[in-house]
Amino acid sequence: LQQTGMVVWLMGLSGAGKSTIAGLLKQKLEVDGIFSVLLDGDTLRGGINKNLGFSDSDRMENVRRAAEIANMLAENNVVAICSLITPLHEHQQVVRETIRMPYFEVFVDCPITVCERRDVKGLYKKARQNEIKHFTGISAPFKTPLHADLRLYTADQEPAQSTQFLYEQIIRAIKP
Ligand code: GGZ
Repeated sequence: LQQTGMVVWLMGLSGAGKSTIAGLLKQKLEVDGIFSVLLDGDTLRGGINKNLGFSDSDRMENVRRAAEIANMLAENNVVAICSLITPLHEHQQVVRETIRMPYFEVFVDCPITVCERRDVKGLYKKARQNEIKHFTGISAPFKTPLHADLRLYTADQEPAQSTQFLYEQIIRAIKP
């Protein structure tokens, strides 16, 4: 059995493209017969993390739980592809400390102006109108990751191109 257990963690602003790239990466790995599981912040918040909001401490618990699950999946030979904002250095650090398996950190970098212009779900508009409080990039901070293995500039390239860069590095990590 090929040893493929690892955690790929995509961090960045809402609307930067994390979930899109995660989904495309999953598809590409599947073609190679590599099984992966997606752990998306927004999805987890509908179930296992239902009781959590967007305070710094709730976000901390949110990312910590996701990291524990991802680690378990990786221990069972799965590529866990996680997409969570992971906004503070403390959050980014707890993820790294929680994962005891091969870990690949990706900063999905997109200027707030571009995320806000895209506003796929209309959340930035609501945040500007103060209908959503503590919104990352508007009324809550996002700290540039200090230890990213890869930085993807999603304002300048298509999701398929970003995914291709990521895929090439993941394959290299799996098959050294
Ligand atoms: C940031 C928020 C907020 C606030 C709701 N701040 O783009 P989306 O909609 O689909 O994904 C975002 C998601 C962020 O959840 P995470 O679990 O990834 O965040 S963290 O890592 O910080 O715990 C966004 C939506 O939830 N959303 N309110 N106030 N994003």
